[in-house]
Amino acid sequence: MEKTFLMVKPDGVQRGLIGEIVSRFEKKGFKLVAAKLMTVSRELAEAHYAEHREKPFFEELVGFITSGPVFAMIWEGENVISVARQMMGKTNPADAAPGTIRGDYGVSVGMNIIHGSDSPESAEREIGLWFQEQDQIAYDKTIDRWIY
Ligand code: YYY
Ligand code: MG
Repeated sequence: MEKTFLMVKPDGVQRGLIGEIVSRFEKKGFKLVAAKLMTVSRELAEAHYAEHREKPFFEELVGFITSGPVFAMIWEGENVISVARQMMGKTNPADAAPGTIRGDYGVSVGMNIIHGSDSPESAEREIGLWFQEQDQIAYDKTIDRWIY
C-alpha cells in the first residue's frame, strides 16, 4: 500500500490544528503508521527542502520550518500521495479551494499549515529522512473492509 510523508508545519501546531488535520485524514479512511512532535534542525530542514536551495524564499522557508515544533507523520492508503495533496490544496492558500486544509486555514504562502510529499519518489525520500524503519507501526484496521 502507498505511503506518504505529511507534516503539520510550525504555524499549524501553534494554531492548534494538529487534531483537525489528523482527523481529516482519519475520516477519509487513511491509516496513520507513524507520528511525532519534534523540533527541526537546520540540517534536516535544508535536506528536506533541498530542491528549493536556489529559490529566493529558501532562507525564509528554512527559518520558518525550524521556528517551532512540527508534527511529522506517515500515512498509508490507496493513492494517498496524490489524494493528500488534493486534501491540502494549492501551495498558495489564496489559490487553494475552500474545503482543502490550506484553503480553509491558510492566508499566506509562507505559512501554509501543512507539507505533503508530491510524488512516490519524494515520499520515499522524505519518509527515510524524517523517520526510522522501527518508527513505522504495521497493524490492521477492521474498518478497512468497508473502505476497500
Ligand atoms: O509542495 P508545496 O509545499 O505545495 O510547495 P513547494 O513548491 O514545494 O514549496 C515548498 C514551500 O515553500 C511551500 O509550501 C511554501 C514555500 N514557498 C514560499 O514561501 N514562497 C513561494 N513562492 C513558494 C513556496
Ligand atoms: Mg513541495
